[in-house]
Amino acid sequence: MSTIAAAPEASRIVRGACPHDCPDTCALLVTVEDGRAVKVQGNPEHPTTHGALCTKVSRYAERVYHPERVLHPLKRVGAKGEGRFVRVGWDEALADIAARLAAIAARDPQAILPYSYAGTMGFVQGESMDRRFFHRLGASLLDRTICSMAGSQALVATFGGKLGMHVEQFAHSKLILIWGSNSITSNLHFWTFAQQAKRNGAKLVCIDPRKTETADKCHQHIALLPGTDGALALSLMHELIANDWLDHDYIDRHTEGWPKLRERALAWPPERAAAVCGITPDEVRGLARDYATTRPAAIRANYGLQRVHGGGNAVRLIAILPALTGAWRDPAGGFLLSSSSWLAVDREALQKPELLAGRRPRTINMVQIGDALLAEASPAFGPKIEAIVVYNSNPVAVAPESAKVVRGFARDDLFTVVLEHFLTDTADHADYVLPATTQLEHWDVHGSYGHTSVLLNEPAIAPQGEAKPNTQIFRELAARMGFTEPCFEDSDETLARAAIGGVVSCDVLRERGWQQLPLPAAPFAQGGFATPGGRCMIDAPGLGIPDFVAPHESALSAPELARRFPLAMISPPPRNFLNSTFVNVKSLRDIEGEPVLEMHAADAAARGLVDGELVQVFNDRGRSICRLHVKRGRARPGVVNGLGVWWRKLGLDGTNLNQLTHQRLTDFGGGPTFYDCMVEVEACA
Ligand SMILES: Nc1nc2c(c(=O)[nH]1)N[C@H]1C(S)=C(S)[C@@H](COP(=O)(O)OP(=O)(O)OC[C@H]3O[C@@H](n4cnc5c(=O)[nH]c(N)nc54)[C@H](O)[C@@H]3O)O[C@H]1N2
Ligand SMILES: Nc1nc2c(c(=O)[nH]1)N[C@H]1C(S)=C(S)[C@@H](COP(=O)(O)OP(=O)(O)OC[C@H]3O[C@@H](n4cnc5c(=O)[nH]c(N)nc54)[C@H](O)[C@@H]3O)O[C@H]1N2
Ligand SMILES: [Mo]
Repeated sequence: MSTIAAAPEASRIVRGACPHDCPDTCALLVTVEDGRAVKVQGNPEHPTTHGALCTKVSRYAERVYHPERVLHPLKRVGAKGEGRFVRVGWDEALADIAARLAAIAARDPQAILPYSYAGTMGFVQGESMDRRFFHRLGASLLDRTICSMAGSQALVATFGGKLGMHVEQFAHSKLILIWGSNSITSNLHFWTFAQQAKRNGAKLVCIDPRKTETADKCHQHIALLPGTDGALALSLMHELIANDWLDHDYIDRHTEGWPKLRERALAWPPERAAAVCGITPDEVRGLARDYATTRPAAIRANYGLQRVHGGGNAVRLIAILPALTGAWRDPAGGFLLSSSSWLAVDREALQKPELLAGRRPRTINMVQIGDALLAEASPAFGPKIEAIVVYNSNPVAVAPESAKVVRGFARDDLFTVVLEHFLTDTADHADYVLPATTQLEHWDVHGSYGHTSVLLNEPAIAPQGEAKPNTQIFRELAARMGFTEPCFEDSDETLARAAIGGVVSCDVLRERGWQQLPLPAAPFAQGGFATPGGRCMIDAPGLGIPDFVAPHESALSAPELARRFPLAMISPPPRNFLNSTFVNVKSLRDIEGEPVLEMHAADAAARGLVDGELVQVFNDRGRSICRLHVKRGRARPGVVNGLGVWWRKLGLDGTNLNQLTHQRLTDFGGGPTFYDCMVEVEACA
């Protein structure tokens, strides 16, 4: 490979995988010189990475060698949240943690809660030894809902799994609806294929409340109100029926339940949807015509559209569309939200739920961690949470209704352990911070939710300081707790093989770094959905026929609230952060500048606000300060866009926009509703 040949003699190239929670899961080539990672690049041979990385991950080494990395175990000396610690040895830290957890477990292990999400998406460092440890302990279970659960369950109900088009096929589509996704920010390697399609004459339509950088580059932008996508989808169906643009043969053979949904859709003429969505009836009609009369027609949705009350129903309604027009018949037609179920991961082998040994601990929804940490013992809730072990997540910054989350983590009677790379807002509240390795320092294997290959990550450099992989930390804790089952001695390589060894050869992965899954080009051209009967389930067991579900908070559904807080706020990702990760990398933070709130010129004028001033965003739950952006023209009337999940301590006033979001859940799946939030904005005093 040319990259290897061109490298200087003393250097070597190590194959890796990007660990971040992003659909692209890029194949990495890490250049190591004298034991130091000097360059992180995309692997040109991997078909979706094609040698290119996003700005953030091309600067991954800056994060690994960051002067503020946590390199030794730390013990708290200040008050919770203050972030004052002293260095301690691993022995002291692990012995004390094991003793504290054992004492709580002796009363009731359910008083202990693990809290983790997708800081790394790796199967090994993300969901293996940790799960075994907490299963053996009998700790409370965590429902890991904070990102995608409504949409995921919608896909499972409709297709039988998180399945969809191959991302490469979008290059050949003639119409692409980019629905609830800012691809240039959060799915860059899909965008390459969309651009190819555009060069070949495809029309690109962006359906998003915000005029994103992706919307700028599409032919059309439909700026609907947040949480109204289900109404738009129903009205598209209305038009498909009214104009007889349906593929009756496909519907008859490969779907279940259309007659009932057909009746419901007939109640959604474009005028009705337009009023709900805040768009024009002609936008609805035009979109329906384009979708029905262009082939191949593809939809790229992302999780942005399901962070609202009706998110699950909206994803179901959109996912049904390609079955109604028969778009699935073309390899470049259909729908993609997630492709992760194409890889059959053996999670039982990885996580060993049998270690629960018949116990059935309660489950805590991670979205509601604020309420959970503040709850007293009760018959309904169970025991009060006495200990929390956080890894691969930064809940104090990312979970909704921060005031409660912060109060919960500030409890003096809560024992908190955080495995981290940095002193995040969450780590500042820990009794112990344990230094974890980064992706350049440990083994892992990865699937992807945006493409269909499997990747291996080999360690490129030695662990920095005294950092250890998550797996090793849980192995050592297990030993200190006296867990003698042999599965606690499994190596990371054994764990990797347990996860995916049944599907791909780990030896092939070691040679090339990645492997494509063998899949048909047009997965559902002849039906063959992964549901029990092989059909696309319009009438899904347990869920019935999908419908429009209004937001928790909107002028339509909560008029009284909307009088006091008339602006809908969304808080989607900015380009140079990945959730709260990278906010502390200065070169990236410098690009993003400050916490930004985008507002339409008419809304700003009505409040006497001007571009560039500092404003307070507020509602009954809290306040946060942002820099107002009006001139970029990215906000539609009635909606404000706050960009990103800033570290609270790096924001303008020690908060971020989750100070305003609430803990109410999606229609099903128990997901968060971050983009279903009414606010008001005023000048800073
Ligand atoms: N650079 C970067 N990349 C990321 C992330 C990041 O933080 N930064 N986050 C990663 C994560 S965790 C995930 S889950 C994935 C997917 O992450 P998502 O958060 O789904 O990201 P986007 O695809 O950008 O989708 C958000 C888009 O949906 C729009 N939106 C908000 N509400 C609605 C609505 O009600 N309807 C519609 N139609 N659109 C709406 C927003 O304006 C935004 O443009 O991306 C990942 N990639
Ligand atoms: N307002 C608002 N809030 C949101 C969102 C939004 O769009 N708006 N997006 C939501 C979404 S989609 C998601 S997915 C969640 C994400 O929430 P989180 O999963 O908490 O994601 P991050 O904020 O990236 O935090 C991940 C942390 O894991 C750490 N980490 C990374 N790798 C490792 C490792 O190998 N070991 C250990 N021990 N730690 C590691 C990182 O240093 C980082 O601090 O946030 C949600 N919150
Ligand atoms: Mo996410």
